[in-house]
Amino acid sequence: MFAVDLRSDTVTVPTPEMRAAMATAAVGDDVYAEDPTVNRLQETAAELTGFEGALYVPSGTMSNQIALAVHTRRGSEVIVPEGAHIYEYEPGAMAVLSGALPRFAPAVRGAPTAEGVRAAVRRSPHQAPTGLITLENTHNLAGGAVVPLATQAAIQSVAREEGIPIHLDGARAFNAATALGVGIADVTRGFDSVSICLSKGLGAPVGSLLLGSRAFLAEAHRYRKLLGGGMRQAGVLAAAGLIALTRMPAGLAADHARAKRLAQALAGADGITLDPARVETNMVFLEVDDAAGLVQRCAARGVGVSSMGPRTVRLVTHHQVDDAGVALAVDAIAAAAGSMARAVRA
Ligand code: TLP
Repeated sequence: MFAVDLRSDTVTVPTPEMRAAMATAAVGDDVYAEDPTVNRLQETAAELTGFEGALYVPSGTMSNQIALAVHTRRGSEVIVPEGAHIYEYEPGAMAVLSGALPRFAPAVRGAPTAEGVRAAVRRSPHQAPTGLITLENTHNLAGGAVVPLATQAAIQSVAREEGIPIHLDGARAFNAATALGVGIADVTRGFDSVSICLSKGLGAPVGSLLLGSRAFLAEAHRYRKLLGGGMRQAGVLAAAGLIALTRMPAGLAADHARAKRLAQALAGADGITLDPARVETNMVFLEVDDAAGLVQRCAARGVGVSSMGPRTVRLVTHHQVDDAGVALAVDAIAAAAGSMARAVRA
């Protein structure tokens, strides 16, 4: 559809190695926990992250929402950083599925402060009790920003002191680990549950992993079935997931470097406002007068970009975007933005 598709890292298709593994995967009925490939994927994820176990689920949204359902009671508040995917892009699921309400913690570049989170906790019997604290790392709407590990630790301390569970939407936790130069377990440590997506920068066609304790996962398993997420011979998909989890993280640094180059090349282009210093991982956010107009004009030039607001456009690099793709995208985006800016001035 596009010569270069920067709309999201979700657009990645399985690699030839994934296709081969999928074709020969050993399978069983995963609702009975009898799919050997799903079991291996879950065990591998648990080992890598230091959790007692993991549950393979169809999507990041289901993973987050199962965690929310397990941790909260109806009428609870969930503290979310401003702009969190768990509220902004999971169409009211916390209200529909769990009867939960969001309370937003002010966040700079996706990172709330420990004081901000503590101030958001409700303890009075006259108010909705806080049932869960969530963080997102990397933070999508903050431009793929990395939440510092010290911030995570400080907010985890608040959660422990207040006796409230804490969940990480780690859809792109491997991007955070890569940017920080640490292992994945350093990013996922200290949370009661973590959701990791295999279908974003890691390139698997489908699937997320929900990490937690055995007791948490027993309940999570029940909610996965309740939501229709029991996938039977899912080993066909999990086989690609295993490659995503073990081989694909090594390529993320190259995605980050390409995002940086994309940003540096577009900074200062006519009609575009952008600070390359803000590019920390595989996302570039730029400001233009008319985001929808730029999306359309880029599409006409064969480049997929997405609008994240009336003036905000997002570009996401991934393993299917090479250096030639970056060059092509820079030319197309600069030309499209330039022609729009000239039209406004004329
Ligand atoms: N994000 C998608 C869109 O929904 C915006 C994207 O293109 O980036 N957590 C985070 C932080 C995410 O960015 C996403 C997907 C999810 C959860 C949900 O994952 P899926 O799409 O598998 O339900």
